Amino acid sequence: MKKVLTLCMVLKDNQILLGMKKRGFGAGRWNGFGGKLEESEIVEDGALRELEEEVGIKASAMKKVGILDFSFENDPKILEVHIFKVLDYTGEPTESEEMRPQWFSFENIPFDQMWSDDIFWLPLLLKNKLFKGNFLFDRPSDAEYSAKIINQNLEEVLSL
Ligand code: N91
Repeated sequence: MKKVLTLCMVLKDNQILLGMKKRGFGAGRWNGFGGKLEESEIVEDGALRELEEEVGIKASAMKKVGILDFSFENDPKILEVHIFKVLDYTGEPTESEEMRPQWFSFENIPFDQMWSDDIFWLPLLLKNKLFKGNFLFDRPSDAEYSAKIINQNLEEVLSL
C-alpha cells in the first residue's frame, strides 16, 4: 500500500529553512514542510498548499528533486515522498500550530536532530542533484528516539 506525500526544502542565501515539528508524526525533529495529499489533489498543488499552511509562504520557484520511499518494519505501508526544492517565495516564514521555522546555514544543518536518512540525501539536494531511493526504518523518529535505518538504497538520477 503506497501513500504519496510531499516535502519542501526552502533555500535562500546559502541557508535552509527547517521547521521544528511541534506535534504528530516526527515531532521534536527539524523537518522540511509537507504532508499528505488531499483527495484528487496533484502532488505539486499539495506541496504548495502544505508549505503555505505550515510556514505561511507561497513558493514562486519550485522544482522536484527527489522521490524517496520510506517504510517501517512490520508495517506494509510505503510512504512515497516527493521532495521539492523551493528557490523563491513570497511572504514571511511564520510559526504555525505544526511548525516553528528557523534558518540554518548549509554548514550548520542540525542532522543530529533530524530524521536519520536526511544526512544521505540532503547533501545531494544542496549539490543540485536529482535522486531516488528507499529507506526502511525500525520505527518512526520522535523527540527522544532517532529511527534506525535497517536497509537503504539511494541513487542519483538524470530525471524523475
Ligand atoms: O523533513 C525532512 C528534512 N526529512 C524527513 C525525513 C524522513 N524520513 C522518514 N520520514 C517519514 C521523513 C520525513 C521527513
